[in-house]
Amino acid sequence: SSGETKGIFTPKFEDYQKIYNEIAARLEEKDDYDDGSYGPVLVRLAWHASGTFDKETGTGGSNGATMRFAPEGDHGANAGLVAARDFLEPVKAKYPWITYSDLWILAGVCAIQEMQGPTIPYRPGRSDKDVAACTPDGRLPDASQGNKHLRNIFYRMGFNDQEIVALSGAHALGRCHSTRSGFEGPWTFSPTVVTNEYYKLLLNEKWNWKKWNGPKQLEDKTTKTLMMLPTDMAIVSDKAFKEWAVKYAKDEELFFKDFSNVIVKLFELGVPFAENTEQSKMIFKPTS
Ligand code: CCH
Repeated sequence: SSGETKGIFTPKFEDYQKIYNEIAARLEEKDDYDDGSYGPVLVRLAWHASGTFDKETGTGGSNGATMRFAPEGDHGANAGLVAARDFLEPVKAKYPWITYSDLWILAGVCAIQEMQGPTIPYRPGRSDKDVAACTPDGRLPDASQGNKHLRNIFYRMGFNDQEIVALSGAHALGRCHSTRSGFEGPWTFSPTVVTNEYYKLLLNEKWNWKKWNGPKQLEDKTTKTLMMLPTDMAIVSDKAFKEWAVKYAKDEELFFKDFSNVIVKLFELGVPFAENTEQSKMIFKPTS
């Protein structure tokens, strides 16, 4: 049972698993969105909440949920993420004790596991901050750029080349929307399942520039239905990145292990956890 001390509710593992189950049930129920799931956009919300982190100043990151406020919510990179935030509002209303910052990350964890991805250990402990903590625009990656930009952005968060490549595999999921980023289309044929298909397609397909009025993106030669961003191509045109892409294309188990480790690191950037919680990460039971 849940601890109640002097009227202060102290949530336990079971309470977080309840929220996990609630999100999973909503994912199952609301299957008329995009390719049949809100899962990908929930993963993107958790990533954009976390990916503002700057290791030099300790600012940004998932602790704060400052994307709720206009300055940050209106950043170009966050266009469309209101769909994910709105999806989670009824969950917040039902379990008001969880912070938005913990909820958004829990939703990312749930979405990855429910889309048949690896187990993602979770720690709560984030608190919501006010509008003053909003990060400046420009901390998230710009898809029109290349390897130098990727290193600038991800080194600032504290990641290395292997971790950049492992994180990029998230583009097995979801799609680009012309109404949000300007880009259009999915990266893989199974955008609601976590796989290593992103690396396989990058390496095995031939990619041509798409002829259209939109921003510069690539299309696969065979079906012309899949896409890659200029930054995605950097994962195979840069020698050091490519070595990891080849490994992950050959070995889905290795990708799952490295993806889980790096996404946990991403989701915890800048979060001041209480001491001794490292050993007590929660492992949620998937619903199927
Ligand atoms: Fe991403 N991503 N992402 N991405 N992303 C987009 C969509 C998703 C970049 C640009 C874009 C990561 C890294 C990068 C997801 C997860 C991750 C879109 C389309 C652009 C543009 C947005 C739209 O139009 O709706 C760039 C540049 C980088 C550089 O590395 C990382 C890291 C992650 C997670 C670990 C997911 C998931 C989506 C699909 C969202 C959806 O709505 O389907």
